[in-house]
Amino acid sequence: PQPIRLEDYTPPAWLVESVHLDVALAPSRTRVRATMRVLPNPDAAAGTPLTLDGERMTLLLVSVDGAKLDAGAYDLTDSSLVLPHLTEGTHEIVIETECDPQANTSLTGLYQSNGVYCTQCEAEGFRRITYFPDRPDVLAVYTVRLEGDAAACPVLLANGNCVESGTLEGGRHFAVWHDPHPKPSYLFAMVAGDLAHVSDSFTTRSGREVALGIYVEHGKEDRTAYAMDALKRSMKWDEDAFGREYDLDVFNIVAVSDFNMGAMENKGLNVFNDKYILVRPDTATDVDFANVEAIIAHEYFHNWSGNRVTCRDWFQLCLKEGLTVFRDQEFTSDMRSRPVKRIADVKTLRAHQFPEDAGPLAHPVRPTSYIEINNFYTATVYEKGAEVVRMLKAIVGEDAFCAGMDIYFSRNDGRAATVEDFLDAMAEASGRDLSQFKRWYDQAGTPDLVVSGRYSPLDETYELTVAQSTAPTPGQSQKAPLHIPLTMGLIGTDGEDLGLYLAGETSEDGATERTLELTQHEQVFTFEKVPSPPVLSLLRGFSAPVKLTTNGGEKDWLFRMAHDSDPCARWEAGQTYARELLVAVTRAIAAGEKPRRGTRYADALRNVLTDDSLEPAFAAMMLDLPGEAELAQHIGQDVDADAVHAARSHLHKAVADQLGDLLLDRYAQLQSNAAYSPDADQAGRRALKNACLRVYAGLGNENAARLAATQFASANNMTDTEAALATLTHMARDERQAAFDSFYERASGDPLLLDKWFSLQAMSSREDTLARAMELAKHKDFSLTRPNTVRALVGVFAGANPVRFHAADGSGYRFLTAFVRELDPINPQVAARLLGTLKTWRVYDAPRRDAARQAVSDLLSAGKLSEDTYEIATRMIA
Ligand code: B3K
Ligand code: ZN
Repeated sequence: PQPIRLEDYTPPAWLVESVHLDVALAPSRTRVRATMRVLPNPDAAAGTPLTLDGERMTLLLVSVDGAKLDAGAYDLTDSSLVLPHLTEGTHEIVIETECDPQANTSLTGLYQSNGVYCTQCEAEGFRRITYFPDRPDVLAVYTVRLEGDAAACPVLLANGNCVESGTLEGGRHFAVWHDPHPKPSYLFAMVAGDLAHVSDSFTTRSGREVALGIYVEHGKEDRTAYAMDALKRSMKWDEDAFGREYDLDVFNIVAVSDFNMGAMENKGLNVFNDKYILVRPDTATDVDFANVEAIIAHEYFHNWSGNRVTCRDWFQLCLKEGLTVFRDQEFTSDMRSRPVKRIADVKTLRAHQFPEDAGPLAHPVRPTSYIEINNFYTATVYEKGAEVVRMLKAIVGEDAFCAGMDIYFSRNDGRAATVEDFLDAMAEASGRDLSQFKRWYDQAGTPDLVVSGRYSPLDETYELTVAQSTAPTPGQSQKAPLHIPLTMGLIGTDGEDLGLYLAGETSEDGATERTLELTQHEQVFTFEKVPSPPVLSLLRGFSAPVKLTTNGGEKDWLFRMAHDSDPCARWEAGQTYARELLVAVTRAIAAGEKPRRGTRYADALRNVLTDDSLEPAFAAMMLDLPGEAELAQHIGQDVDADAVHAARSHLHKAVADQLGDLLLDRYAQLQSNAAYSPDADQAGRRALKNACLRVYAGLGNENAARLAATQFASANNMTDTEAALATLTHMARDERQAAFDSFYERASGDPLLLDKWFSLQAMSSREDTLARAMELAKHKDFSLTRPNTVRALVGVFAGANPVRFHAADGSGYRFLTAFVRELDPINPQVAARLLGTLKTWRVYDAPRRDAARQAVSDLLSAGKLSEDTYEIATRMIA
């Protein structure tokens, strides 16, 4: 397969003014008649024949301006339809095709999920529905007439507003939908089936009455209330925070059970993975509720960042995704606790994006080439993309950022924009030169910051030396310095922040926090009027996605765990301390020495547990040890996954030993009889309670098992149920089997609960987990055609169970690649993404590396792979 390159971009030769789709739905033979007005693009080279993308369809008819073309008058390939004689003028093209939704297991284009017809067009699915210039810079006005069996498909939905509907002969009926906003084909959607729905309404600030609908399988209506509420709060928030109003009379959401990702922002008709809509206290955890809120918001916010202003080409994906993630993060921060949200996002970034940036799949936020674009919906494009927007805001300041957003939206409304358009708007609003900042979009890899501070008592100055560097990544051996906002403070011996007076600056404001701007390989900042040696607090609010090394040590970490006024930096102090301890324990175990017990670390956690001024959700995060995968990354080479697991278990147990009764006390105190509510406060208290349970379970003894089993038996909400099972799953005790059996019974007939049952077993650190996962892959409730279930079992095993996945004998890797091979012909997108979980293999030791490389080479030589999986496999071992 030939890669597509950013540098080869050329504007479309033809534009499409309007599309009228006539769709006659039938399970295996759906007919689509597309009527479009096409015209040459005045901004492109003239005289180019009309070329349309299309695949996996049967072409039935092509006509131009009313005249049917003979087969000799067009060129048809597996992926395109070319009309060689059509090189100029405005024309009406009619194309009739047939496709087979029932047989479509790839879940892109038109497919059926549990009998419901639905579509997924991003990135390139529309070309499986009709022949079309399927690229985001071709914007057209769509009208869709859907016709289907009235009994099988009482609901007929498409983008925009419904303008006509009626019954037809033979038990069929139809609906016509019109979307007045020109849009790229990737935002097209239609849905048809027998669905229940709940309605509500929202009045926009200028008085537009919007009818809201959420469509779900019958019987699931009672799980939609939270999603609807989140939708209304999102609509309001985007008006208040970004001045963005909704622009149609209808906003519909459909929840389907088979979906390749979380959700899709189709104009006026969002389609969701039902996991991110359907929540009820007894079926969903606090985390599930929070995900629903965030994803509803994310897809809704795309209406402006993505739909009204779309992307010129797929290399600009971060323009809509990074920005929209930033917007949903801000929304959640406003709805819940800002510091807790920030820490949660840092954890996600570190768990998913940093390893990506450090491994064989590393790519810039704006990639420069791809084989299959669906492989680039990554943590780098989404999460690092959001960090880049956040840094920009830190550099230009709140006011200029808001002004820049307004310029960006108004100047690019109805256009397909680029990263340059975004930066231009920000540069104009702020008057800042952002040319160096732009490197964040083009340069892959996580920068390393090495910072050292030196206090000089004589002149009462504190000198900060900051060096930045970025390791080479595939295809980029040389790295230039980046423009990095480094937010920092200095803490005095009393724990209070000191005023900051930067040498060479005239303003004497003495603010206690500042954002230093790094632009060079190395820079020195001198602070004056520092009365005594301060403790350095760096990267406050995690102001940049970097790895930080300082010359501070245990004393500093302990001090900042207790005193840092910035919650993010305070949490990070604990993490840094724990990481260093864990590395020391890993070494000691390998050398046969007696490992440390982390006494002072445990003392610091004791303070956290007894400090009532801390937000419970924050305290829960402080109690969390860094995970094994993060540790492996931190060690960086020749990692023995068993040693890391042993070290973490050792420290976990040591902490549990030392905190013992205090954990039980707090656990008991945090029990509550209040009626369940998913709000952040209650969820935070549950998080802390369950963190106490989790830490206590480090003892692995009878008491811990009994505590978890009791919680399982008495829980009145899924958060507590799941937490109990997540504790029991690692144990080799009778309580475990009993709880899992009872949970299975309860889950019967409910796919979302069954998925929890799969994943809670797949994450077990028990030695028999791989064998169990292999058994579960043959279980009657497991299915290769359900992405959620595939992710729950194989995704969780490979992505969240480092010690078993990275088994020294390579058995975990072989399980994954064998599975990918089986899944690839069924669903290439999900198969490729699963294979991506191997991306950290290079940090492990030689036997593991050899096994990983072998497993991937075997996959490559075992037979033809999809482009999706082929691209990941080849990059993985390049
Ligand atoms: N834009 C979609 C993702 C599409 C993925 C295509 N493989 C959902 C989102 O980011 O909001
Ligand atoms: Zn998105």
